[in-house]
Amino acid sequence: MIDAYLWVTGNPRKILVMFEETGLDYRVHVVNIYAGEQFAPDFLKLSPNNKVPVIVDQDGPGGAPLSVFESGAILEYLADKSGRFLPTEGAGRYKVLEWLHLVAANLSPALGQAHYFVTEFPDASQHAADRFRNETARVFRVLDECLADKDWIATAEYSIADISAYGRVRGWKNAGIQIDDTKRLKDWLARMEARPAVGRADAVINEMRAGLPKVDSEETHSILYGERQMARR
Ligand SMILES: N[C@@H](CCC(=O)N[C@@H](CS)C(=O)NCC(=O)O)C(=O)O
Repeated sequence: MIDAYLWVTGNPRKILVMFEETGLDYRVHVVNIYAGEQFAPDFLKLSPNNKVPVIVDQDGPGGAPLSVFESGAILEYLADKSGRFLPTEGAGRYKVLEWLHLVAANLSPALGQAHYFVTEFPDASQHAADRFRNETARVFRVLDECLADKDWIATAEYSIADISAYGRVRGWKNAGIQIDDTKRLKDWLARMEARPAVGRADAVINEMRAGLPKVDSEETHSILYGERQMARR
């Protein structure tokens, strides 16, 4: 059994898609990051960077429990555990890891900052909004280009690079860009959304959302970006 500490946002969604694709046994623990639950001392022991997703595999290597944070590392772990969506050796493995790391190192930070300046705080800085929107659009074009001769991002096969990119690309609207500018990426997104496992992950997220207490948005801003986030722990 794998315990998964998740929330309703893009990075945890990747892990749900992977669970649903592989059929690995998991149970969800909701960590409400809008209410500050990521700062609970027990959670910080698993995730020192106060972020979801995190997993604890009760049957980790050697039969001992293992916790893993960072969505890319979790996807790699689950791929190795299930033997799915990441070649065990050869060139294909490194093609998948290449794109998995590009999502973490380029796409995610640019899209996250674009979301912040374009959607959350549109009056804060036009320069920053333009900078991160343009950078996100640029990385979208890189992804669009890699789909010129195949259906999936890293190789001809569906992989954890696709699952990882999906968690972020689906949030394009909040970054202030147009998916129509990258037609191949738009078609890839439609292929992702048509996968039954992606639909099942969506249903789990909707279930998590239902019945959540409403959290004051100013309090949430402090938790995610302000005093609570920056407090020394
Ligand atoms: N690089 C991390 C990013 C994770 C991340 O940003 N998680 C967000 C939700 S999508 C979070 O937990 N934010 C809470 C906080 O920053 O306090 C990953 O890929 O797992």
